[in-house]
Amino acid sequence: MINFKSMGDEEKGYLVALQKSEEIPFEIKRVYYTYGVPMHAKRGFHAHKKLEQILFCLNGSIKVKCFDGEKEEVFTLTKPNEGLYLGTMVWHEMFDYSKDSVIMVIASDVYKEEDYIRNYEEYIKILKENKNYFVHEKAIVDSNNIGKDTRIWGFSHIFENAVIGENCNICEHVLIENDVTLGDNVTVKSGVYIWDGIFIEDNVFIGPSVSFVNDKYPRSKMYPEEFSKTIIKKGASIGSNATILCDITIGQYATIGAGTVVTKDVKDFEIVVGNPGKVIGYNCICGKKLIFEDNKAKCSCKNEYEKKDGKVYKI
Ligand code: T46
Repeated sequence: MINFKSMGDEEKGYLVALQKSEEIPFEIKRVYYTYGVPMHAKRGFHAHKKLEQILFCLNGSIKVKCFDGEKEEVFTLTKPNEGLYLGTMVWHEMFDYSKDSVIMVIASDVYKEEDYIRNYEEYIKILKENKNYFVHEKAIVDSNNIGKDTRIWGFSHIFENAVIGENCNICEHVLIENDVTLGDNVTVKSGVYIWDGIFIEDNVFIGPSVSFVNDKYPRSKMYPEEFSKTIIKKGASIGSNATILCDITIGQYATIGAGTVVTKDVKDFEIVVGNPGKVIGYNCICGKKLIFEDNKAKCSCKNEYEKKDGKVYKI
């Protein structure tokens, strides 16, 4: 909604001037208006491929429902100095016209029927084609919070509020619930279920069939007030079939061996294997095992580390 400056006062009345400006980011090539619209009428029900417009309710009131592929919002226009900017590819529906409504629209181009998308299914299809991430046709992706270049493969289901970063690879048969965040460059191999309360940072690798948990005392039909949280910090790798119990933090660049059952926090750079998981050493950011001498280690990739108070730090 844009508030345009009204010039004048109650004595004299008001004037609003519309010309190319910061508020109107396009050259006005057309002005059109509707009047005498019955109160029960519904108009719009389309999006424009290229056209930009600003809609004014000069008299009376009107509601406009807008959807841009991510967010739906209903705007109520009641003031003649307020303009609703309708950008490209915004699906809009006008309804609740007051008896005396006069709607004026300024547009960036002349009337071209070929610029209209009047079919909602076609609009959704075009939105999906224009997305800068890939969704396999057999995946169900309810979230719009998905970063550029991410790939989501068949038979995976991503819930509406899940947030997924850029350049992730979500392989086949993965479930991601609502209260889940994945950073950038995360790999999730097949057969992984990521439940509410699990937060995964950048560059994490989750191997096939890794099992997460989010309820310490599971009972059928009894839900905790809040699900336990599990954090997998950046660069960590989890081997196939490992089980990660809840309320656990796995430190940066840690490695969890295949089949390990992680029952407690894992510190940065630790290598943990077995059931229950035990620390068997440390690895470098590059993944190679570190050999410490006098609490110092230098990897062949040139990264150097120091061990202090049972923790490993990169120098
Ligand atoms: C929009 C919303 C806010 C023309 O011949 N020239 C024109 O410049 C316009 C705007 C329309 N027309 C024809 C096309 C249809 O045969 O007028 C008829 C009614 O148009 P439409 O059904 O598209 O009207 P609305 O109120 O649903 O939509 C109008 C604009 O068309 C549209 O661009 O964004 O207002």
